[in-house]
Amino acid sequence: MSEPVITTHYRACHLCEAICGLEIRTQGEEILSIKGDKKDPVSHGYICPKATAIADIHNDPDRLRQPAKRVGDEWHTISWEEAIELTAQKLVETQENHGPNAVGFYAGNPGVHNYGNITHGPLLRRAVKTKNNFSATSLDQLPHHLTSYAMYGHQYFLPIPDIDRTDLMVIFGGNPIASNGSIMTMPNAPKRFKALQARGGQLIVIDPRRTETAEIADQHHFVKPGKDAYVLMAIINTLFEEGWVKPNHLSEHIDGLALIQDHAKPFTTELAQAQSGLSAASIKELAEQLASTDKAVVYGRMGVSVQEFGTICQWAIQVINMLIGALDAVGGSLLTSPAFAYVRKGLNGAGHFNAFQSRVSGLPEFSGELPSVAMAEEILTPGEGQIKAMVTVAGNPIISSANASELDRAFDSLDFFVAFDFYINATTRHADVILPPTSPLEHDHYDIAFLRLAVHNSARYNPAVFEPEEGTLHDWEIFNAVSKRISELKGLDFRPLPAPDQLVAYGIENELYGAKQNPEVALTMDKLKAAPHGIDLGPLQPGLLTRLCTQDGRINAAPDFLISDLSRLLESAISSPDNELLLIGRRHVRSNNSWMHNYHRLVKGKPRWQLMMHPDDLAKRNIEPDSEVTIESRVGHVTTTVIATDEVMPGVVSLPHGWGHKRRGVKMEIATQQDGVSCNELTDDKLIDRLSGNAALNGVPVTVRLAS
Ligand SMILES: Nc1nc2c(c(=O)[nH]1)N[C@H]1C(S)=C(S)[C@@H](COP(=O)(O)OP(=O)(O)OC[C@H]3O[C@@H](n4cnc5c(=O)[nH]c(N)nc54)[C@H](O)[C@@H]3O)O[C@H]1N2
Ligand SMILES: Nc1nc2c(c(=O)[nH]1)N[C@H]1C(S)=C(S)[C@@H](COP(=O)(O)OP(=O)(O)OC[C@H]3O[C@@H](n4cnc5c(=O)[nH]c(N)nc54)[C@H](O)[C@@H]3O)O[C@H]1N2
Ligand code: SF4
Ligand SMILES: [Mo]
Repeated sequence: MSEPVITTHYRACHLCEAICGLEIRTQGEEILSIKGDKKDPVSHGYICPKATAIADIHNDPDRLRQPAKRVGDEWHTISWEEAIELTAQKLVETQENHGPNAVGFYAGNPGVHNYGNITHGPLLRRAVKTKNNFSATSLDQLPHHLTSYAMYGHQYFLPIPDIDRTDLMVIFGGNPIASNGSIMTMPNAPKRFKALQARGGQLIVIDPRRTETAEIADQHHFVKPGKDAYVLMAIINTLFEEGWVKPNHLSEHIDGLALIQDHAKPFTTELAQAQSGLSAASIKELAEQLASTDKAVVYGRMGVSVQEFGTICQWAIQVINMLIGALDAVGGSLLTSPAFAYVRKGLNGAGHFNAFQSRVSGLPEFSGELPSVAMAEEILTPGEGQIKAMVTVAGNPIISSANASELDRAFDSLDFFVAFDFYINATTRHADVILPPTSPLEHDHYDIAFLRLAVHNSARYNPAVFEPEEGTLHDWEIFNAVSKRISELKGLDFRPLPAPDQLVAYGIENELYGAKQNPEVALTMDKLKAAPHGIDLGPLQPGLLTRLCTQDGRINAAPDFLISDLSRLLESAISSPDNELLLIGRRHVRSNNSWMHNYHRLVKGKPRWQLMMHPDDLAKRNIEPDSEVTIESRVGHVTTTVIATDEVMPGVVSLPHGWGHKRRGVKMEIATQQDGVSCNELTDDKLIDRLSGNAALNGVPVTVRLAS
């Protein structure tokens, strides 16, 4: 028999937000190589070490291909018919017996990287209809959405740093060299930062750790975790006091600047120094640099979202960009103009806030979702509306969410749990049924979410690399099937949605670059399919005013609930008790949240999960470097190895999230051999950004002692 031919495929990497273009060579069923696609219009051939692990995901013997049902501690393969029937029956029965909110949902991060989840996931939510929806959003970027909703009228109205044209980028709490950027799709962070510096620009990083990004920056300032809001407010105050405010063409369209000026007054650089550790002089200098550099932009990510004042931080960053004239300016922050799901006035899904609250703690909903920190108590607290059954989709909250031990207990207590996932991990081991979708390389791909957040406009459609294995289903097909059966059982009308590429094709043809609006480009799905590397749609463009989604067409710079929250910030200005350490997380380029630890090539080499602690803090406690230590917080404790490093500032310890797979019942051969512990055994479900309900996974008070 002749050898199968070698085929070259082009495809976006779906593992992180950088969505780099890949060139994948295959022969028959075998993956020969995965490299960067040099012709990709945005990534230009760049990839990170994770990309090659896509082959390992595809070939992983631990990856489920068929539905599985748990009987006691054992898993049995069952047919799709049985799995779908059982799932639909149990969910409907739970709602009949205990009310509509007795079913809860948790949607994890990879769902956003798999477009069939975005297009078809809502079908299932509609069929089930519960108020108990949770997702990784509230462990992550909820403050961004809430801010954009309040200021610009749409949760996805997210101005992106124009990194390729700016001359000053100030990053609060982001580490793009490790993360490859977030809410800023920017493949090849190292090259983009180098280019910024090569054109005489500056990179300034504010972070409690001297990160990989801080290492290459022109300036790095340590900041005490959770205290950035004082610094950002002091910058705003300084800009007003010094008369450095110049919102340029937006001036006539902004409401609330006087209110902000007034409320910023108590936030002096001296207060910020006392709280944050940044000197008053350097804060003033930062404000001056921002105001005097023509093309400057402030950007803030996980470190300033996922902390006690996450929403104030994200709002203050928008305000600073507005005040210095960076908003809607080339080299400042601009909206992406994607080919699909273009944000503009009149678009659905703008968002809503606090329309209802969680049952137990009264936390606010945002766009129909409740904060994930409320999930455990909603499962564990008896009473009407208690969650009795859970659905998880592409998530691993028992490793990813705050106070994870309690969540573990909660999932263990459920009457029924169905997981849309292809691994039996810390969370899904509790499932009664697992519905595994096809491998990433077996389905086609159009990146709905991240083409929308990119630093450069482009569009790219990729067909599947492999035919799906026989008898397997894509996520979107599973959503169609389960939603249909639930609707039948409930006597509701149901129409399945066509395949995701058809939905995207319709959108593309009728949106910004379609023939009607842009006869020159006249983009269609066929054109995209004929351009395997993707199509360059040019640099980001100003034009915010034509897209503003607020009712009155104005920018609401000072939303009431944000202004009111400033008093919480002022009241919290008390020093922390001595001897207390604050825990922060960290990311590494070879890891990705909780699910990249089952691939030998990503976990080999020296361990990367240790606790980082400053040598002075170790000495104070008479702890030798490389000892086993016990870290304890209000909610739990873990024991791990400590390393000494002045990368972290004194008073701060850092432990990455996503580890902790050594648990009974987890069926991930390589991951379960890894020694890292889960930092979310320490993070606290009661430590939150009170305004949004987002978890404060950074800045958790802990103690560290030699393990006994
Ligand atoms: N302490 C601390 N905790 C954190 C963070 C932190 O910085 N510090 N970061 C937070 C952030 S930003 C995030 S986004 C969350 C992530 O938290 P989660 O989204 O809950 O967790 P992941 O590790 O992304 O889980 C991914 C799951 O999706 C499955 N999966 C992968 N691809 C697919 C697919 O195509 N279809 C389906 N159905 N399943 C799939 C994987 O098998 C895995 O089980 O973690 C949060 N937790
Ligand atoms: N390699 C890799 N890439 C990833 C991921 C991954 O797990 N691994 N996850 C992806 C996901 S889901 C996301 S959301 C993005 C996140 O992307 P980033 O936000 O860029 O990633 P982090 O490493 O979490 O960066 C947060 C930074 O904030 C700092 N920090 C902690 N607390 C504070 C604080 O109080 N103030 C300030 N100023 N800084 C603080 C931390 O030290 C850290 O350097 O990364 C994505 N890309
Ligand atoms: S940076 Fe790495 S993981 Fe992220 S998209 Fe690019 S290749 Fe994939
Ligand atoms: Mo995330």
